[in-house]
Amino acid sequence: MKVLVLGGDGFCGWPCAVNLADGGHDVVVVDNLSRRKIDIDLEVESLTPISSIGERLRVWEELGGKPMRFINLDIAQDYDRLVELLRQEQPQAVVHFAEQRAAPYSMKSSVTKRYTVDNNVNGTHNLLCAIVESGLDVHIVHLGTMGVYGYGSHRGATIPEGYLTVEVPQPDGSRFVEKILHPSDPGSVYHMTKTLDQLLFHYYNKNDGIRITDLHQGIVWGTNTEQTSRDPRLTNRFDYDGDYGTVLNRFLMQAAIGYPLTVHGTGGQTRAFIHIRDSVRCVQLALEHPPSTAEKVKIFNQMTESHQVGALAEKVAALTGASINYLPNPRKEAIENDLIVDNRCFIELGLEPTTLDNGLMNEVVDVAKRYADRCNRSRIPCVSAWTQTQAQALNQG
Ligand code: NAD
Ligand code: USQ
Repeated sequence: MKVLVLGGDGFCGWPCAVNLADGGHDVVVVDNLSRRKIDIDLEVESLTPISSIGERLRVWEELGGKPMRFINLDIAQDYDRLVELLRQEQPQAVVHFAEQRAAPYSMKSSVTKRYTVDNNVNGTHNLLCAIVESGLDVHIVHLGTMGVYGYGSHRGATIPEGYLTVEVPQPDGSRFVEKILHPSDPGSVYHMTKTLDQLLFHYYNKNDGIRITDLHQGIVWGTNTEQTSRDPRLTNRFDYDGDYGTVLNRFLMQAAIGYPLTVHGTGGQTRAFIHIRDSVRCVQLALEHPPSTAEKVKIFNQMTESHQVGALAEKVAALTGASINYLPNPRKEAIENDLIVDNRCFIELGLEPTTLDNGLMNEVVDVAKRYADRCNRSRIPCVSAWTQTQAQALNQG
């Protein structure tokens, strides 16, 4: 299958691209390298040294991997080239990772809020519009987030895969039953862009019959996959800083360098998790099981387990002997929440979940220890505050 991987130079996109090439697919990596530029702006680097995209592709080919091409293109700004690319390549599928994905970065300033909305909403809309203009039948597999459902109390209810069955009361007292998109409750400007993506998908699917799979992914942990481990020059990125580092990888790297684990608030927040190897496998499964023509947007919950942040810190501390630091929370989020998630779609397609208990936490600690001298400790604290109230608490803390 010919597949365009938009955002194929990123943390989830790169391992996905090499996995698809390894499976014999014809892969074109499309990326504007904005993530690498943001690292320069933030004066921080991936903990793991990462090669340029040109070097990554050269090494992949040298090692016998199926060649992939790279197109440097901003999907949010360069609409005409995007249409042209679709016409030239005629892909059967597009995997869409190309968004600004960090919640703290999106909340840093009015500049980063506006950039996140412009980049993410425009990029997704341009892709949909370009597919309609090209006249091609292309399956979009989009990386969305579990965060669209919100992290308030779900009162013990299981979060369904995208759609909620509701009963609507009628004036005559009767009720009709309907399946609606699960109500959105974003917790950051970044998460809000993903809820807007959902509406764009709903509309273009209804109006133009675009076939779409939206993957509501949890927090990805781990760093390498079988393919990116084949050579150091294929190594995946490892974000640890206060803006882009995500909680479990941060805890594991903090433990590796002897930095107290940074739990926000009481640690009662519950979140969904998935290992990078399972993330890559899920995208492959989604591509292999596209929706049919006229089928509404397919939504999968791409997660394998849920954990409370405080319990995760305790687990990492028990494994490594690290100490835990309970810090003022820079985010405006519920102190505690429940999270029970239906993830049957991927399990039924054959996903065998990699869990925290599979021993892979040690692998991440080992990677972090190997590159500990590359860590800039001053970039570890999360300093992006959601509101003035949170900023004041951070300053006093
Ligand atoms: P990332 O920042 O590492 O990768 C995104 C890639 O997209 C980068 O290489 C960036 O340069 C590129 N990009 C951004 N805007 C672009 C544009 N306008 N045109 C072309 N390329 C552009 O992020 P990631 O962790 O790989 O996340 C990929 C996707 O998965 C995101 O949409 C994110 O919301 C989603 N996701 C990530 C996680 C996670 O824990 N990392 C969890 C759930 C969902
Ligand atoms: N947290 C800590 N300590 C830290 C970092 C985070 O306690 O050092 C807490 C946060 O306050 C939050 C939780 O851990 O309650 C998760 O934070 P995170 O940064 O790991 O994850 P999040 O901001 O939600 O974003 C990440 C990805 C995003 C993806 C999302 C999936 O960056 O792209 O969409 O995970 S989900 O969380 O399921 O919405």
